Amino acid sequence: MLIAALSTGHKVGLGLVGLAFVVFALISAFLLPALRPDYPGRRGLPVFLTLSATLFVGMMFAVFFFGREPSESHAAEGSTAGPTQTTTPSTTAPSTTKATTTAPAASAPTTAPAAPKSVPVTEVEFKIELPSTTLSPGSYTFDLTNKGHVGHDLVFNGPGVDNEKTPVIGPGKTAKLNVDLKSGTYDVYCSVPGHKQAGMDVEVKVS
Ligand SMILES: [Cu+2]
Repeated sequence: MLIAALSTGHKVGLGLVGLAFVVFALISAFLLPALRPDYPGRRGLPVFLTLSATLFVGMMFAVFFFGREPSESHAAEGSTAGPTQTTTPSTTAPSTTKATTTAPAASAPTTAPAAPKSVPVTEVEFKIELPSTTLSPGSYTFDLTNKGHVGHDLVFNGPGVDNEKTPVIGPGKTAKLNVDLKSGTYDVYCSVPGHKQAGMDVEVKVS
């Protein structure tokens, strides 16, 4: 509210000074020579120059104090300060278009966190079977099926994955394990005591 009132006051103040400047210019250019052919004359010249200087300085002060909003000020001015003020609106215009164009660009990268790839894993005594032991980096869901006769689980250890595991599942049961794989080597094994040493141990290479 206060800022709006102030800025309106600035517009009015600048407009009034500008108007006085224009009126003075018009009077001195057309009216006075018409009334007095020898205008400004010997005595009139100092007065005219003083008035001109005063109005010019006043105009400069007005532009300085009131012209905080450049887009408003150059419309109210006379001829002198025009060229310096017209540069400011042209610089504010591109900045606003820049702001509008960055908004859609910022929202674009939020698309598509890729769905995890599904990889079937079967476990028996005492093996872990994967379709492939080399994978590309990304999110994976390992679908574990226990096709053995005792309980097993599935454990991942490697870059960014610290001991992620399924519960121990009984014969014929299934479980899922979600992991984000980065480039590197992962140790994949069954943590039921003795099973890793018995052969349920696989190296998965991600690159
Ligand atoms: Cu096991």
